[in-house]
Amino acid sequence: METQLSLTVVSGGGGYSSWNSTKFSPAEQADPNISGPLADAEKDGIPNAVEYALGLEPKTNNPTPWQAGTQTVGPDRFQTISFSISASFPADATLIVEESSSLAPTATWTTLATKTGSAAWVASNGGVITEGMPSGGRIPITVRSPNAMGGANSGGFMRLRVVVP
Ligand SMILES: [Ca+2]
Repeated sequence: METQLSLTVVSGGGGYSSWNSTKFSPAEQADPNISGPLADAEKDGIPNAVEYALGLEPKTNNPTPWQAGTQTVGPDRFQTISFSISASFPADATLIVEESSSLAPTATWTTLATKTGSAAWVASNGGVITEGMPSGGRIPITVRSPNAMGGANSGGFMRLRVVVP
């Protein structure tokens, strides 16, 4: 089982721009390789736009903010992805948890969970969302695949997709 990350940046401006201006110096803001949404200022593997969406500090080295796991329900085991979000989730960010049986470029990704701005999480296609108790201003989230592992399904891939304006 693997967990991967992909990022879609739809357009410039919005909350990311104002966040950016509070996190980076004027000189850093002028350099898209440091402060751009796809840049990784401190090289911790988390692009700035993901730091923004997950409520992380873009100049502080963070451990990988998502973990792959499994949950057992009855006789079946299901893969999960876990991460946490800020209790003050950005109003203009969208987080989407997706699953695929393949990493091929033509693979189809199925949406299991979506959070858009201040709206509640929405499950889809059988995804199961568990929100933990908020702690330290952060809310732990686990999303479980609806597809039991085993047999022909030896586990697929889950990813966290981030969309910021
Ligand atoms: Ca980073």
